[in-house]
Amino acid sequence: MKFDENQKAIFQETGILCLRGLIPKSMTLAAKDGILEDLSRLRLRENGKWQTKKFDKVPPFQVTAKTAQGLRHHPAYDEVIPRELIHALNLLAGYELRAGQAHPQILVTPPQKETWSIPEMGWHVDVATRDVIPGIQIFVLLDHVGPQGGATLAIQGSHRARDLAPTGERVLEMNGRAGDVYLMDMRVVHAPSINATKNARMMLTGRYLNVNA
Ligand SMILES: O=C(O)CCC(=O)C(=O)O
Repeated sequence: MKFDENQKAIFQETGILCLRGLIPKSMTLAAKDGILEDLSRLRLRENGKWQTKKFDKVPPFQVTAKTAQGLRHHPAYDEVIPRELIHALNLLAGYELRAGQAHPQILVTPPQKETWSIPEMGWHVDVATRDVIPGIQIFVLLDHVGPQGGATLAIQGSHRARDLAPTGERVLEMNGRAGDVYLMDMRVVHAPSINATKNARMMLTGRYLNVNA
């Protein structure tokens, strides 16, 4: 897998690159089923209904280790991010990257019946390094995530200037369809968001770190 010049330019300019339909449905479906099975077991979902009250009420809103100590890792999560993509990230970063965690992490936000807005809080970076790309984070949509549907938000260009305000033109919602992928320079300021739709937000993320940073 290779990135063309246009894709490289977008990534350099904005810090984010979207790859539509990269992951086959069979992979996203297996991971989604794993999540639904596990959340049903933990009664975060009962009789097909999301038990929104049992999720965190403040950012990141989602199932965290704290909320659901019993969350199990599902082998299907490891199959979602293709090896070729991880390999290609080295070329995009210009550095050798290594997985920052043993397994990808799931990001789930139930429907919240709240009004959506660009958040004032919750904006952060996961690593402090500024001068070189400290890593690339991959986000995979495991199901359809519509506008205002709880997708991760990212401030385009904030890898170059961290103090950019989260305005409507700069904020990118990582929404789309199952199988869509977003790559994010880990200097980019990002935040969780409210899910104002009726569908749960189900994403999976993996962080690949620059071994030299
Ligand atoms: O989408 C979210 O819930 C936030 C994700 C996030 O901040 C992260 O993965 O570092």
